[in-house]
Amino acid sequence: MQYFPEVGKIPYEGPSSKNPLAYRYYNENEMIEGKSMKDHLRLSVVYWHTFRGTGSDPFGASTMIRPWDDGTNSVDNAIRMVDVAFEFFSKLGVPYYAFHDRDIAPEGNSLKESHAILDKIAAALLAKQQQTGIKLLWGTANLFSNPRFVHGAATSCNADVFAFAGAQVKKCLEVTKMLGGENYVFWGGREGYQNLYNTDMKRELDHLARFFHMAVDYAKKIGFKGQFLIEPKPKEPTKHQYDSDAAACLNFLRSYDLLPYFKLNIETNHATLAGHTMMHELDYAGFQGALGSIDANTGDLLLGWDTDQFPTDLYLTTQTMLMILKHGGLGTGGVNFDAKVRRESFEPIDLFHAHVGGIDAFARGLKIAAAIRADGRLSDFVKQRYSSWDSGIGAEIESGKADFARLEAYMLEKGEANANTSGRQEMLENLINQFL
Ligand code: XUL
Ligand code: CO
Repeated sequence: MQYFPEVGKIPYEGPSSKNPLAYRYYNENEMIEGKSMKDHLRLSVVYWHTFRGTGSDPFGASTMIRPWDDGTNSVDNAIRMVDVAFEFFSKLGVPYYAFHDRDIAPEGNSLKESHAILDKIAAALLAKQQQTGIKLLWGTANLFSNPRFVHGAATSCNADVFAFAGAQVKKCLEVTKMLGGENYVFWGGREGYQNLYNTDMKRELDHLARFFHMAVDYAKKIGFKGQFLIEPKPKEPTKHQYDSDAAACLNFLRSYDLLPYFKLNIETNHATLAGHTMMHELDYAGFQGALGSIDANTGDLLLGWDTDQFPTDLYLTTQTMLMILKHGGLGTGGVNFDAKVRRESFEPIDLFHAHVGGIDAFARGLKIAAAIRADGRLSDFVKQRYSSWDSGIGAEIESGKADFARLEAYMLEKGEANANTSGRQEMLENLINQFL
């Protein structure tokens, strides 16, 4: 049984191809900076948007035509979805996928029943992984859809809800381990607040840290070796999410002695909502050794919410890949398409167009970024711009030798600072354009 009979395995046909369902840039075995494109990008498809997205919005019902989905929460429907998903991953040629527990398996009438359903679907996923060689990039627990999480999960005012969330994450960690998941993600969900009149922020943050320590301890106990990741997002669904951006996450992790166990999963649209560029978030995480993975998508600059669109902007993918290469790659992470087709793009084939475009945009971004690095003019400029720190007073300051008295003596003798030089922003923007 094929669920996408009109689509074969997406081939690489090169830049001159006019076939909309072929890769023009993603050539998985092509070597870039000594590593294959496949190993640089570690592409991943998400279960939630791609197989569970309905196209509903606050103003209207679902629009997606999904012939394999009977619209029920039955186990049979979920098992069929596993076949659909692996046919999709295989035809696209991606090595990884990612899920929330509740995307792959419907919630039962009790926690016990939910666990049992999850085990059943996980067994089906494992069989498909073994058959296809496709692997799990990360698992995560959905701690935000069920109404019990109305006040949050680990930051809920209701201790029982914290306990429920812990039980759910325990199980999800076990399933992620069983499936060989290379990472485990915590996105804040409803961990935040709508107002501070009713909120004990300090207590909520202490609880969140306790929750993460419990996860770290349990991973050790069961021998789960995957990397823990936190996914920053500043708002939506709450007005203020505690994991608001890379800097806030790293500060939180450092304050609660969690830094050794976590890295960050940086999502483009979340960076935008935080008032940062993707490049900023990646650099900030990267220079602290905390760049773990990315959720690849884009927002719409005219809309102020998380539109989760497929990335096609080559400036964005080039900037993203420049940062990923600069910080030594994604390690166990990947380029995970946390993106959804528009409500108006409701045919199954649109799922292929969307992913093929996103993958090619990243492949091209990777090639452009590598060319910019090989050219060297950009990095030479930056090196030169900071050259006053390489010797003399700059080197004395950086090495910690100079104090204020030394600076005063130095400047009293010299009289005035050396002249500044131009930042040459426009010249550098023109330089980048030479590669696009
Ligand atoms: C929400 C979001 C999530 C996480 C996983 O904005 O990005 O889908 O990636 O929970
Ligand atoms: Co995400």
